[in-house]
Amino acid sequence: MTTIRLHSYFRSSTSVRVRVALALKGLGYDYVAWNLRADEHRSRSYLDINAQGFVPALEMDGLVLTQSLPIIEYLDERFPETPLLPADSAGRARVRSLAAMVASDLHPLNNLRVLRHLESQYGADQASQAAWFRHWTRATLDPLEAVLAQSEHVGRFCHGDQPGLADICLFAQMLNNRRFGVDESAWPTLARIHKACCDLSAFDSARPERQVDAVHR
Ligand SMILES: N[C@@H](CCC(=O)N[C@@H](CS)C(=O)NCC(=O)O)C(=O)O
Repeated sequence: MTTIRLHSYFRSSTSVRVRVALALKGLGYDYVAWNLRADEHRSRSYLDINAQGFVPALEMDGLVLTQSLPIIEYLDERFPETPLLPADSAGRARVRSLAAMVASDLHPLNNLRVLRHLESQYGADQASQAAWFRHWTRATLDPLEAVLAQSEHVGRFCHGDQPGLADICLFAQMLNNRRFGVDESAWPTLARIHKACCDLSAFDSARPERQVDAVHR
């Protein structure tokens, strides 16, 4: 069995995504913590691992993999049991589209470096940053709720009754939402799917508070 090393930060939602995928695949790994609040991800030693200075990064098979969604797809191809994408092309396109709504359109606007830039360049205080976060979260989760609420493909999870890539992205985002006081009452379908994820140990084990570095608050 290959050795896997995950570079992570307990509160990072993109790290949550990869932790869930590893757990769903039943893969053990070494956890290497980088404290984003202390700017450890900007250190020379971390930039040598990921030039973008983002967690997560995953080392395995002699590779250093970056970007959470490509990492998850690599794991899915490498360990095809318990697939995280549907077997058919149309299903895969649908699930990737749902995942991209969160991963490409929502998360980047609310990343730590963006919130810090709002503060340092535009004087945005904590309350303004939280309002920014909530605004851009609603801008994606309102249409995501609309899409899922009327979709014939939705089951217990975003696509049928098995958890996959879209659920992983949604789960991680919903955890983040709670830190910023996002009102989720307009998203009953998202809340139901999030609850279904929470009920699975693979998702539960990936929660920030379950990680060894959760002491850095
Ligand atoms: N697109 C990347 C984004 C990774 C990312 O933004 N990670 C955040 C933590 S959730 C980070 O390292 N932020 C550091 C910063 O903003 O300075 C991925 O999906 O892996």
